[in-house]
Amino acid sequence: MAIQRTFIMLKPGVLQRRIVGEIVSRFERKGLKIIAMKIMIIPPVLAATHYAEHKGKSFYDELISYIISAPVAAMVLEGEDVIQLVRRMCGHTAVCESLPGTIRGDYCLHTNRNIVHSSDSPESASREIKLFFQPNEIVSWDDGNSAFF
Ligand code: FUP
Repeated sequence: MAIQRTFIMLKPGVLQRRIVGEIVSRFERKGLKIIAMKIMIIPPVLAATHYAEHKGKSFYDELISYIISAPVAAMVLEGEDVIQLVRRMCGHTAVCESLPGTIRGDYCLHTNRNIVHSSDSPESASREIKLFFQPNEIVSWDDGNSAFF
């Protein structure tokens, strides 16, 4: 078990549908710690950098235009093995594979609108956190309650 940090982005549909609280609540109920959070409109250059691995794929242009179309909520969560844990909470990328009980399984119909991004590895988490947050926007805190989750 290792304490990790992961980057989460609630995509534009989450704010449009007024379900930011519902999604964030899932992470909080699990006991994960929010150590950074902000609402932002992603500049096109940042969107392209974030999704660089997908450049040239059939869904790339639509992905970028969606992600910059309206505000997103960006977050950093901290916890034990949080990268894989949050990936499992988010569910499979393809909505037809994402199980009920996962965020994607419960909230989305279309893969290209799959409402949430989370880092898929420690390397991605480190890269993405640096892309979206300045060090002084991350607040490391400890309230002594971790043993209760
Ligand atoms: P994930 O890590 O689960 O977000 O998945 P990917 O990095 O493979 O995909 C990034 C985003 O591209 C997805 F969230 C949605 C979009 N996408 C599509 O629209 N169609 C696809 O077939 C695959 C991904």
